[in-house]
Amino acid sequence: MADASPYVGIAIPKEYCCPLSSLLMDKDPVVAADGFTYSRREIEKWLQNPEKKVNQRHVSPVTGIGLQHTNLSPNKNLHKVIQSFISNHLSPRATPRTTAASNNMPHQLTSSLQRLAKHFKGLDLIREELENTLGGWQPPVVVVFGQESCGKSTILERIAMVPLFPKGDNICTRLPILVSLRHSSSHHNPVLHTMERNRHGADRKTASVTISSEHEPHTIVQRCMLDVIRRENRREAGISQQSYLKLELSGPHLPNLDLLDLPGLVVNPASTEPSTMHDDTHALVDTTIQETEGRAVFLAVREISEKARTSQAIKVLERHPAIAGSTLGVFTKCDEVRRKKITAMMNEHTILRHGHVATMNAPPGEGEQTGLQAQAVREVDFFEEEGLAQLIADGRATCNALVHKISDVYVVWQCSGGGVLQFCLVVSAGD
Ligand SMILES: Nc1nc2c(ncn2[C@@H]2O[C@H](COP(=O)(O)OP(=O)(O)O)[C@@H](O)[C@H]2O)c(=O)[nH]1
Ligand SMILES: [Mg+2]
Repeated sequence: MADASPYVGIAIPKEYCCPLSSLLMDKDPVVAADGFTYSRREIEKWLQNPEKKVNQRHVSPVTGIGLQHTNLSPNKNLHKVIQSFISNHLSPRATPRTTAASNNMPHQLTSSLQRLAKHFKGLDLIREELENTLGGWQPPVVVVFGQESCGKSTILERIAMVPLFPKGDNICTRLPILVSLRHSSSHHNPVLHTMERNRHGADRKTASVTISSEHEPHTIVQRCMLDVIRRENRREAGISQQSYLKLELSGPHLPNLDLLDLPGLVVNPASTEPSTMHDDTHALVDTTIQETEGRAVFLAVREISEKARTSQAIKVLERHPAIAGSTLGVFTKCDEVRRKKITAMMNEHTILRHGHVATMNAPPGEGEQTGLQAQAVREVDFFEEEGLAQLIADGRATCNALVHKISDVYVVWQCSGGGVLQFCLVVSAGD
């Protein structure tokens, strides 16, 4: 929540405020090519400033990635929501809303990353020192696993609110993609490293490419991913057991956060894929869990229609019961089932101490706005229209709730972790 003048003293959802000015977008919110909404005046000023250009192209104020075009389109949906917020909360006649759903804020449009970022802030200050003194020590990371095409990459993008990963029905993640988001005072071009794993020491960089503002990171990630696969497997099939990609992004609006996207767990490999895909993908997830356990929050991702009996994510959890305390269940594609099914699944027995979060990230329909922020609005609308506002109020639905839960898992885990992690918590709490 930002304190956005002139409405001093009233907590205004951060998502209603322009990322450039931090002020409430009460006049003319517009969506830019990066999918984020800005106050028209602020973003027009940004687009007229030649200093905000890299390689002759303006960069996104939020992500630092080059904007594909400079068109701006009115965000009518958000405009409506903000107007209703103003009349409910800020006008002289406004009365406080008291239902459970509205207590959780009328619309939490985007992830409250700042909360999550707070726990990393302390870590960042001492990260280098820890890496030097403890040798192989690495920072915490959010790791996703689940069946192929269940929506893992989409979930990570919604957590970070940055379009990062090659995704879609026909795109298969063939190697781990580690995204390191870092807060910094100025924008830097994203850098993509191809890394070779080393079980006995530091991983080795085999190639690095700086992504210029003409390119979107996910297209370069896709190209490098296929280069690695062709080199290692001699054809565009299978996954890599030896390499991974590391994408480094930094900018003033980014949180300090590591995300690890893994190849999906394959049930029945396509005829063009190696017959060992099931075992290979499970083995890679097993290795990653072993290597990151103790510093990861795992997201076990399942389509809400996936049966527990055949769920690949559950199979992984059965093999690794020790991660139940640091794993969150995520149900995806809630739009593809009926309300009753969502309720039933949310009441399903689970070994996961922190339970499940239901999400909905259907791609935009015709005439609907694109971009992650619009997606966040549609997600809240969906659960409210389905009569499931209570799930939002209880922090059990939407990606925003997921971010809060991840943050809670970190706190519990850091407090009980002792040693280095407790030290980190002390530093971040004192910050
Ligand atoms: N209808 C619907 N489609 C989704 C949802 N989440 C993801 N998708 C789509 O499912 C496909 C696979 O998603 P992706 O994130 O690439 O899955 P991954 O293979 O697990 O990383 C993409 O076309 C997404 O747009 C959702 O909640 N509802
Ligand atoms: Mg993926």
